[in-house]
Amino acid sequence: MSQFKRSLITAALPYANGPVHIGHLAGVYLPADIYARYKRLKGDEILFVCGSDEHGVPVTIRAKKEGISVQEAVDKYHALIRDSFEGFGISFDVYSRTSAPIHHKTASDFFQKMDEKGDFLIQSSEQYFDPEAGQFLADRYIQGTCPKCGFENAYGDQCESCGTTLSPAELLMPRSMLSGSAPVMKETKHWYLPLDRYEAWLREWILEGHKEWKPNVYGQCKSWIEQGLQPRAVTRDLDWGVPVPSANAEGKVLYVWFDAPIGYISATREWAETKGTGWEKWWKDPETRLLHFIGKDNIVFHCIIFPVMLKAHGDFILPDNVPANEFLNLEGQKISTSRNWAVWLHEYLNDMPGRQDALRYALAASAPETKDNDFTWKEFQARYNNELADIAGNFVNRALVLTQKYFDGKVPARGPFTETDQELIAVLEAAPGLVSENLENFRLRQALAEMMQVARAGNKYLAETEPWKLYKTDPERVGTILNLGLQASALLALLMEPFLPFSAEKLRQMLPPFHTQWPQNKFEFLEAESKIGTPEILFAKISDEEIQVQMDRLEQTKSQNVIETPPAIPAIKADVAFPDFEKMDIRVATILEAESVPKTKKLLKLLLDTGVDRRTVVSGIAEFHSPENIVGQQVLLLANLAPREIKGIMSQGMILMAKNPAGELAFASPANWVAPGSSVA
Ligand code: B3M
Ligand code: ZN
Repeated sequence: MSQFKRSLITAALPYANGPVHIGHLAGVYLPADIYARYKRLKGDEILFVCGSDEHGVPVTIRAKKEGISVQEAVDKYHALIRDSFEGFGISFDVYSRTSAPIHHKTASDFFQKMDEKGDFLIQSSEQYFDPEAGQFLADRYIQGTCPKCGFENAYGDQCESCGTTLSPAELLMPRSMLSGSAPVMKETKHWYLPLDRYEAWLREWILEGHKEWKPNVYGQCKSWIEQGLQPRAVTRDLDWGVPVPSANAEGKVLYVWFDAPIGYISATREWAETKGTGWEKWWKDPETRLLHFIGKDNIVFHCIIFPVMLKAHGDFILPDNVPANEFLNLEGQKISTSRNWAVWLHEYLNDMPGRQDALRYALAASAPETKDNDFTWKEFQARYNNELADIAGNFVNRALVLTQKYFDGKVPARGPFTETDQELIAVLEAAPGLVSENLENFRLRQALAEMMQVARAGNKYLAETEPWKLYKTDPERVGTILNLGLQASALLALLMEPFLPFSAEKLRQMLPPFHTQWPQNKFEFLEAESKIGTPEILFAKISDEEIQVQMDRLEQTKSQNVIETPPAIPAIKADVAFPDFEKMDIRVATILEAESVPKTKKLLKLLLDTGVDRRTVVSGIAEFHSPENIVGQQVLLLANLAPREIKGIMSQGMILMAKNPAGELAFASPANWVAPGSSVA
């Protein structure tokens, strides 16, 4: 027997910095919705909460790009996201938002209590500050050259060219995205959550206590814990977010990942207020089972950081399971918002009205449960047409149409069962348990497949019994067959509901009224003589043209994404003999001084320490390197190049630069500091 009385189901709060796409639906919202709908049918007490995550730097950047205020930006995307979910039948009990006053209060109180109890470390550190804008800079607001690959527009937290995770201090030639000026280091104070203090507890709670978590989730937690946990800053210098409720915290807000999960609590409170009921049993009663549905990139926040917050704060229950999914790719490529490589939910709803279940089916059937998965339009069409339309749709349609034809639209009575009937009954009897067991263990794909077994068995049953051939000679037998066929259709309507709620409802309308509880093992949903509705096509096929529209749209995106072909790399020059190479004296030197050569665009005059002497070299690098940034830089110098006069300056040697096919110059220098004068051979 379960120790739980009720379940609180949360789905990750989507960032309100853009619309939601099929990857979000497949990984988080659809699995959560299927589970929630199933639980409701079972009659379990559940609450399903979500809302928009409206804080953080990405929304402020989005607002800037669109030239609107941050509040306007989140208002816009909150509405778009909320409507997309509603369009797909995601059955939240509440869809809240983190800019709501109730959230600000809940998050603020939560922080304050922890602060008063001394749960935080408060530490000062140096961070980049934009003196022109008068603001500290979030990592995303600093750009500069990546120290790993030289990409010039790397962000303070990551280089999008080579993928390296960075900290702002590592960027070369940093510049503020607010003013374009060079930021300066300035001291600032922040609150840190000392995760390291909870390491032993986390080991016990997760590694010992939750071995049943999905392997991908358990594995990620284990590796985080084993790498050693560090205190994490939970405040930021920013003017958008929940203000830090403490004296001397002006200009500081809670870090978005601190306030966002508290959003689950705020959403619960908002729901309770509108219902005039209490919220606390959902969060404080150990008989409540807390479940977080998320994507794999959110695992650490839901399995480690939020639980530590809940534990430190005290009074709250902890998540009992975190069924995180992997990612969905689209036509073999990673879904990407910036490259517009996605199927946007609001566009789908627009392009294919009434086809929500087609997508729900395709996504549930190939949900990225244990590994990343691929969505293709062709497979989407094939699955829907060959499975839903040809099997499930065909089966219920035949049962209904034949009932109409032979029994005047009334459910016929049934007589004794044959062996074939018993075979079908065995499938029907097993199905609810099989679907149930898989759903309870978050195996949606298998649960869906078990549901489809009913349709398959029903279809096969009608094909084998061929009632249309029997009516003339044995109408009673036909009555039994159609009665069973209709009972199986009713069972299907129930089992389908979590996955395909729109079609389940449509099917229900074609059948006589029957209960809405998760089926028990008795197949008498429909009473004999009760009247069926008008049979309609349950799953109208998807045409090639409909698919072509979608594929064309992606093709167009693809052509917009083609980057100009890079200039060709020149061929290798003719051989040189080793003695010729040896004549060159290449040394490590350090730049001591640098200045532009007047009236030139390209030239810098450099003073070098060669270890042997100090000398002047004129170098054509000014387009790529400014004098103030290169003092101290180590370079390779062809030291015995015959001196020559350039713009009236005697240049003694030549600095070796790496030149890419586009003609851009980067220093070729030793990977580690070495004494000037070291030779290169
Ligand atoms: N907004 C990240 C995401 O959408 C974040 C989730 C918050 S859940 C508390 O992936
Ligand atoms: Zn890089």
